[in-house]
Amino acid sequence: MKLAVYPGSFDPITNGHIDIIHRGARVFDQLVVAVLHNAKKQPLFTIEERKQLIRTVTADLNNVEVDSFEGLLARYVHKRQANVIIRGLRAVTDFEYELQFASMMRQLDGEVETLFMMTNNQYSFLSSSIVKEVAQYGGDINGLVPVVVEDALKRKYGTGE
Ligand code: COD
Repeated sequence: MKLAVYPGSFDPITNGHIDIIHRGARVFDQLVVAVLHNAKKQPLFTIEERKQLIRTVTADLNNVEVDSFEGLLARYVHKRQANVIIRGLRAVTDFEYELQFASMMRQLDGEVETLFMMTNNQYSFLSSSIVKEVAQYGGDINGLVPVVVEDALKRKYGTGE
């Protein structure tokens, strides 16, 4: 069985992430969306909130699992006996970090391939950070995140009507 891991912070999940999940789920038998639980960072959404939002918006995909991990991604991927890590590429600016990322993954586990999927053009500017910044000031994020995420952001920032 071809198992792939799509790791990230997903704080929160955006339509750009969801596009990659749909495409990854078409290519692999099983796709694990793995949310980093970093005790040293203060995300906007807790690990459980992030996982629940992802579960809700991927409920229609029966070969997608949502999980979390702590520490090194390479260890988690090894534990899950996955063959592939999926990363999304938005722009040339992503490339340098992603090249480092993939090289380090290869250094840590030579068995695992990092696979890059180009963003859908309509999401090339989209990131969780920019969505949070706009949502914080009550800006319109319709079409950038699913409605359930939009509502969760409004509750966090107290910007709902
Ligand atoms: N279109 C397409 N892809 C997108 C979009 C978009 N609009 N937005 C984001 N993506 C992609 C990103 O490029 C990334 O591939 C993925 O979606 C997740 O994005 P984020 O921003 O939620 O998560 P990241 O990139 O911050 O996640 C980083 C990790 C958590 C994977 C990484 O820090 C990690 O593995 N940390 C654990 C410690 C470790 O092992 N470090 C060494 C790694 S070699």
